[in-house]
Amino acid sequence: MMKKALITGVTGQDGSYLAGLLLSKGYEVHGIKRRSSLFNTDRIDHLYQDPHDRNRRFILHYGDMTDTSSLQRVIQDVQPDEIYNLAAQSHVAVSFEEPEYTADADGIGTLRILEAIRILGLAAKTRFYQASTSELYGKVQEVPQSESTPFYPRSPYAVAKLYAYWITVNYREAYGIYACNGILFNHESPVRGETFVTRKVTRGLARIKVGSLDTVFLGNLDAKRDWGHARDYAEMQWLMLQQQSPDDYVIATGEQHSVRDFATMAASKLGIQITWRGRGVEERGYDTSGKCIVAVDPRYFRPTEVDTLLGNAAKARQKLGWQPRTSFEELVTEMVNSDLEAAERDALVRNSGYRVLEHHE
Ligand code: NDP
Ligand code: GDR
Repeated sequence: MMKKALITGVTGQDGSYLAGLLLSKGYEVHGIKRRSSLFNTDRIDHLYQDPHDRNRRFILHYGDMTDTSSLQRVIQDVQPDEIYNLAAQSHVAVSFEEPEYTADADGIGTLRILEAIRILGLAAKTRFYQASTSELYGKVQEVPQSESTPFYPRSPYAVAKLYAYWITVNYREAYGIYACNGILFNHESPVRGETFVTRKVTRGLARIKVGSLDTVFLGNLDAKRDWGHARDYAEMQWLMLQQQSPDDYVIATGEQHSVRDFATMAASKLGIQITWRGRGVEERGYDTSGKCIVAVDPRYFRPTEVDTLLGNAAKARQKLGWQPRTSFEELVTEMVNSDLEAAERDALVRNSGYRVLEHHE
């Protein structure tokens, strides 16, 4: 029998990698997407299958994490063997602007799915993966962070994800649902959302390289993260649901870099050498001609910041046999190359007299 998986957040970065992986493993893959006024399926268009194709294995359903009835309807219709709950308002800075919505979608949304599994009588059948996060560690209590490190969330996003983490553990213990938390450290890719810092840097510097942007404005350059590749992390999400018993796992590379390091490396891949001068809000990055290409703008500072994250994924290595395959340098190179190609394409279009729409953040 072909296994059925349901992915919430299928249109996001991780959803697109996971859907591709599960299709390659022979699953019938169902995804929940929310209605938007513009197309929002760019990241999964390469997986699209004609609805008239009787043998299609990739099927999308409308639904929303804040809408119980749509979630219940889809889960009842699909009767999935596995649910991957990836949908979330996932931007930490935005969660300070929309704290209540973030709590609803990221916290209560997770409860809605677990309740659907329970009341539809699927507790013994449907395995559940929750996209938990290193943001739970927030103000870190221990270095590096493992499954036993205490949580100290530092944003409305992280507090909502803390609820989601514990309700997942609770439904596992209370109702015997095979439910797991993947505590994933930051993971990036060429399809990372444009307003997360890595993509903002690679996209901005690529446009500087082709002459269509002067300066990238960033927030805290001292923040340190453990950055991996989303493709590697999707494989682990699947592995967690294939074990004998459910558990929670940290997924990380064990290597840490600052935002400044990331920008320096990305620039060097474009043949630009950055020299950093000044401190705090005065800090600037200059190219060899003396032009300012990176500047700090306090508008990107957060009311409470997570200064440093570094993961210890020893348990995942031991129990799941998982380890990351992509190095930091390979990750940066792949993102830079992809954004350079897009910047060159846009510059060509613009230089031919067409208008290119610019998006700012
Ligand atoms: P993205 O922001 O790229 O994708 C989020 C997805 O959730 C999108 O498909 C989005 O839809 C969907 N979504 C948002 N709100 C709703 C809603 N109310 N109802 C239905 N769908 C909704 O995130 P990532 O792919 O990077 O991350 C996946 C998950 O993993 C998230 O839960 C995130 O919090 C978590 N996480 C991510 C990490 C990372 O470094 N990437 C690390 C640790 C955890 P749309 O496309 O329409 O916006
Ligand atoms: P993060 O990712 O908050 O770790 O959450 P993000 O890339 O937004 O920020 C990382 C660090 O960089 C600093 N920073 C900036 N961030 C943004 N977005 N824009 C800037 O201009 C900028 N300048 C500096 C931030 O202050 C921060 O310290 C991501 C999300 O994917 C979450 O959903 C996920 O749970 C965590 O990773 C693990």
